[in-house]
This record gives sequence, structure tokens and C-alpha cells, in this order.
Amino acid sequence: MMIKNARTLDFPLISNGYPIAATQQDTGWLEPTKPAAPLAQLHKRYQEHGYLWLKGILDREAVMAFRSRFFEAFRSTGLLAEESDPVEGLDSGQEVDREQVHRIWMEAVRWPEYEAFCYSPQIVRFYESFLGGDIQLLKRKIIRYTRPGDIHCTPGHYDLIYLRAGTDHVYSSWIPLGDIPVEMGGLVYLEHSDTLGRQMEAEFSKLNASLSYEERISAYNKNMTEGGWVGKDLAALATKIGGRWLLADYEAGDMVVHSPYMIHGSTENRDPLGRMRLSTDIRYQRQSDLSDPRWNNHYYVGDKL
Ligand SMILES: O=C(O)CCC(=O)C(=O)O
Repeated sequence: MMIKNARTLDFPLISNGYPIAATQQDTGWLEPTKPAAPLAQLHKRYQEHGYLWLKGILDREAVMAFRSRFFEAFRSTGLLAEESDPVEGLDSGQEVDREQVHRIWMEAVRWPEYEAFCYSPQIVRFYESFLGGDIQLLKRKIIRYTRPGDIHCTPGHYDLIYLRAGTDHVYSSWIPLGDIPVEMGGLVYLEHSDTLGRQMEAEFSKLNASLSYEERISAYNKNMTEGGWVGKDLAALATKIGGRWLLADYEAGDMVVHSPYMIHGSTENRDPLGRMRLSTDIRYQRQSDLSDPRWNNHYYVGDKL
């Protein structure tokens, strides 16, 4: 499979005000995997790299239809450029009615068609085969949109910090809902950081041992950094482990599966065409494994998870 790594980017890429690396040479590219690869190969890659970027596993048309449905719902809020096709997700650049946006957004994560999307046969088939049996989808499912120029990015973190009350055999699916080239600020992954995440969590477990159960499982207890993040300065994190941030030009139809220890974050959306980045992140695990009960509720902004 061809890896699109030959193009030159406009550097530096910025995350929360920090450049993620000095030059493009200090970053790498995520490696795609064919969804139809033999199971043993998929397991091996996941173990070794902490992620699988499953190229084109989903039906592109279905993904774009959901993108269109999502943005159309916001038409009356002023979020979309006037008279634009919602599938483009063109930002109006205008102030919006935040309360109305918030209400529709929280409705969207409860839409039956969103749930149906998360249960797409391709996703279910993949996980049933990858995990070797029945699976469950955690109810707390997040859809994120990012307007161009928004300086707030997802800081570096690994997911288990927020999921400590369940199994660590939990698998995050990050799904671009539309094309997300690097310039639109998709996820960046810290190379080989699954190992670092495991070490960090082992350290936190020791530090947290004397805390109450509620505090121990909290991403915000006294031993954690602000927000449970590993850090906002992504370049400093990469220097710490001697790894690189891995970038990707994601396309509608792709799905990245990442380990709960894999460190990742996002960069600013600087799309020259003014499109909003849209993605969803949802989590799956074996039906028989213990799930974190806090994730058995729908997502709402401020649920402090
Ligand atoms: O989409 C983002 O910016 C964050 C997603 C994320 O952290 C995840 O998929 O675990």
C-alpha cells in the first residue's frame, strides 16, 4: 500500500500554542493497514505499534451522509457558511448561538442514526474478529467538530486515564467524518508511546494506591496533571521519549483503532478552504470484560470524564 509521506507541509504544526516539532523531518507518518489483512498480522501490528489505521474500512458514502446530517442539524445556528452544502462543513466564521449549538450537539450524540453508524457492520465484524467474540460499544460516544482557527486542541493523553474503572482491554476507534488532511488537525500519535503509557499508568497506580476508590479512578485526582493530560507541549513529550509525532492525511472511510495507553493529541485546524474538522471517538471491548460504569451514560459537555 502506498504511504502518502512525500508531501511537504507548512511547518510548524501548532497544538495549544506549541509547535509539535521544529521541522517536518522531526515528525513521521502513520502507517496504514489493510482491513482485510490476516488476523495474525493485525494483532502483530497492533501489539507492536499501539494502533491500526484501517484504510477505507467504512463505506465513504455512509460517512459523508452522516457528516451532512450532522452539519445540516446546525443550519439555524449560524455555524455553517450561508447556503453552503452541509456535507462540506464550511465554517461561517460568525459568532453562533452557543446554547443552541450545544443543545443540538448533545442531541446528536443521542441520535439513533449515530448509534446505528457506530454499529456499522464493518466495525462490528472487525471487532468481533479482532477480539474473538461478542463485543460491546461503550455508551459514552463523542462527536467533535473543530472550526478553523480554533486554538484549542486535544492535549497529549492516553485514554485509560479516563477509563480506569474497567478493563484495560478497551479499544478506541477514532473515525474521521470527512477527509481530514494534516492541515485540518486530525489526531497525531506519539510513536511507540504505548510502552510509555503503560509505564506512566503503573506509576500512577502506585501513587494513587492510598487514595479512595473514587479518587483512584479519577483523571483529576491530586497526582494527575490538569485535565488528566500527559502534556500540552507535544514537542517536549516527543523529546522525553525520543519518539516522533506521527501524522496522517485521513480520509472518510478510515478508522484508527488505538490502544488505551497510546499517547495522542491534535493540532490546529488551518484548512485553507475553511472546512470544519468532524470526527467521532467511540470505544469497544469484549462483552464479557468489565466496563467502566461511568461510560454507561451518554456524553455531555462537562461530564468530567
Ligand atoms: O478527536 C480528538 O481531538 C480527540 C480524540 C481522542 O482523544 C481519542 O480518540 O481518544
